[in-house]
Amino acid sequence: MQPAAPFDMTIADVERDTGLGKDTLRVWERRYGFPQPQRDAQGERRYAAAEVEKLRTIKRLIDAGHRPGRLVTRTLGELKALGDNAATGPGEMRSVRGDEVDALLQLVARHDADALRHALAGAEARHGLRAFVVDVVAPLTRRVGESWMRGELRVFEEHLFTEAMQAVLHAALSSLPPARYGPRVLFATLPGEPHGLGLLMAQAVIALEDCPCLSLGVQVPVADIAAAARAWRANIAAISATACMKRSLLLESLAQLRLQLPPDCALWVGGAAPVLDRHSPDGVVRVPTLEAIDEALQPWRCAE
Ligand code: B12
Repeated sequence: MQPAAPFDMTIADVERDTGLGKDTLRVWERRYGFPQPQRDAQGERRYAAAEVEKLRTIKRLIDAGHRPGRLVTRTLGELKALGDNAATGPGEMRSVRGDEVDALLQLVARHDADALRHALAGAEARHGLRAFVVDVVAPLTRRVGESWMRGELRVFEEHLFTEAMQAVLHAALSSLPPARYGPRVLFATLPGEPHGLGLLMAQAVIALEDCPCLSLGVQVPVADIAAAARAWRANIAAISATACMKRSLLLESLAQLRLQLPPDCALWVGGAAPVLDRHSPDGVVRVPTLEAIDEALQPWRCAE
């Protein structure tokens, strides 16, 4: 492939490539002196490939919660270091099945959807559903997020990963025998939370505890979750919320949901949303991890 010419991208190309709007690009140019496009013969802006790479990195960091004003003036190296630090956390710990997770991540990066689905289904069959979810799916999902953050995976690869994972988890869930004895658990994410894998992982772990499960999927209005809980006689409404969800919206929606759910229906919330570790809204049970599910189910076991 020929190296890109120094200033060959139009503002429309940059908008498409980075996801940053044309107005934002013009405002940053005025306000921060970056980017600094040249003008072509018609006076239109032309951007250099290196600038576009920096813009792409900035967009990823903004999406992950950083403020633009603090990013635009940094060098590309500093921005990448920031991305690496943000991606470092519990997710960086090697999982017990680290090599297997590495190999699966490679398949995502190669966008080999068939091989990925096949390998995931094989891992589920080998380890059993619970160990597959806790030791493979959860760490792999974190690694996918970290790789996206570092710019090693693109958004379409995240979609491809999600589709393959959902197909395998749905197949595994539908092959479980009907549950009978545990509490009835209703699953959903709130409006503003498009991420659904946490919900599916929690459903798999809870279904294995012999709990009848009903999932409404992602971005379900509070009134609909409450109506379903009443109609289906749910004992627990289980909500998943990632770090992506706006803090105020999450707290407000949880408070609303608590008010609208029948009083004897417990409200659980899981997922990495950091606000949940600081605030515990009244009447909401924080179930922070998949491993914490067992303990959270204890009150129902004692009641049996
Ligand atoms: C797949 C994915 C996507 C897919 C989602 C597709 C889908 N249908 O689900 C797509 C591509 C659409 C997407 C989009 C975006 N995403 Co995204 N995504 C992910 C990824 C890789 C997995 C998401 C997920 O389902 N997580 C949920 C679970 C798996 O994680 P968890 O919250 O840590 O929960 C754990 C436990 O708490 C427990 N749990 C979870 N829920 C529940 C519920 C109950 C009841 C219980 C008991 C337990 C439990 O299980 C999990 C396993 O350990 C994450 C990486 C990550 N670490 O999560 C990023 C991630 C969530 N995305 C992120 C971002 C920034 C985005 C985008 C804004 C940008 C982008 N990537 O394009 C958009 C947002 C779109 C929008 N409209 O708002 C960031 C959020 C960071 C932040 N601070 O805001 C993350 C963390 C990636 C990263 N490292 O930066 N994303």
